[in-house]
Amino acid sequence: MRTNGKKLDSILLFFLIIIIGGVPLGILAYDHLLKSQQTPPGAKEFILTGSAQRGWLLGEIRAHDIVSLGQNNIQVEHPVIEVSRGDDVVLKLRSIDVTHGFALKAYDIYIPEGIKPGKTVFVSFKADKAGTFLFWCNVYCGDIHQHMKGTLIVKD
Ligand SMILES: [Cu+2]
Repeated sequence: MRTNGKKLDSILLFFLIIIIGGVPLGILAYDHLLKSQQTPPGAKEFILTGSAQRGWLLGEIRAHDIVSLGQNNIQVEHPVIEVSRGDDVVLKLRSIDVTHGFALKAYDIYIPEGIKPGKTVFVSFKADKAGTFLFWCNVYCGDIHQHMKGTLIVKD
């Protein structure tokens, strides 16, 4: 009886180790799968976070970061993204407040469904046209909407 109990214990332990070890491995594998679907290897990746107070912000910005900047000196940002001709470009579009839109007309990119807070919209394209191009928000989002613009520079 005693040996049977020990056997059962080691079987349980065995499965416990598989479960404990397997879950993080599974998450890592899934993460990797998602990443490989979204960002081709060697692609230039940029995060653009939309804010109804500050416009497009480069990088992953949280609502908290905006508030702490103070209300008196609100400045609309105009980020510049620079890539080389032929680069694969991935844009991760996010919002910290209201639904924003995105348009990069030069590359025929429009996000008609909008960028909702808490969601990330992936845009990928090949920068095959050199030049300086504007991108902007195409979903009305408040007072600064018309100024919510940024620049994409594709160097030849
Ligand atoms: Cu907007």
